[in-house]
Amino acid sequence: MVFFLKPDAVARRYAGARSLKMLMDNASDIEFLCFEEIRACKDFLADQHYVEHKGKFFFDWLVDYIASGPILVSIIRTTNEGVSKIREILGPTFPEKAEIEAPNSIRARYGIMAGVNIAHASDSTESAKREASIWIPYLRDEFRIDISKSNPRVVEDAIQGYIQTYIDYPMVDPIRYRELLRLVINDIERRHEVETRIAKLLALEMGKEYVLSSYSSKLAKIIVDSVLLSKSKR
Ligand code: FUP
Repeated sequence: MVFFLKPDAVARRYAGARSLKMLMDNASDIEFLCFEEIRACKDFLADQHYVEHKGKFFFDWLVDYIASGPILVSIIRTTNEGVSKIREILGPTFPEKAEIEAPNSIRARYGIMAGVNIAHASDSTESAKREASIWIPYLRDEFRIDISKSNPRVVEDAIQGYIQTYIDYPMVDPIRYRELLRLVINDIERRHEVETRIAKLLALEMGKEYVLSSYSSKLAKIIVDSVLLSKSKR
């Protein structure tokens, strides 16, 4: 199956490290075949990975979001039960719903709101097979990542190293993001103010390489766009 930390979770180092730790501590029968930071290109996302969502109201937003910054991709070898367990650990799609329905899930604990939800994981055995069959050649051809040569122990060590490096990074409680985002849901005039305040919270959590590149402002806009898009469909 395919699991990746989305750009929000890579940028918010603590959230990404905690999410990986929850996965490593709670999933069973899993073997990581790679753990690589890449920038996925829009064509691959639109025409292959997210093709089932083409035409949906959030499709363009989703492709732009996932292509907006680095993601951390893993191909995981597991059983049918392993796929279900990983989805359970990840939680429902929207973090604000996950907060109510599965408060101990990754998305409830670390996700922001609407579609900005930390990670992707294949949602069934069929999608796990389909996604592995497109990601493996994509990683090999575009990034020279050959999982046929991978050693799961080495990959797992790399993940544990990542967790150790970032687990103590500063953290902002996602509830603070959700509170701010509710202001813009109730009053669109506050969009600029909310975006600015969200960018400041993000900057607290990000590594300095991101802050210098002003990714916090870009991600703040992506987050507000997602919340407003879902509001327009309620
Ligand atoms: P999931 O499998 O939980 O990641 O959810 P889906 O495959 O249904 O959707 C893929 C991504 O699209 C989600 F992670 C978030 C985004 N999305 C929206 O932004 N709005 C929606 O109404 C549905 C999905």
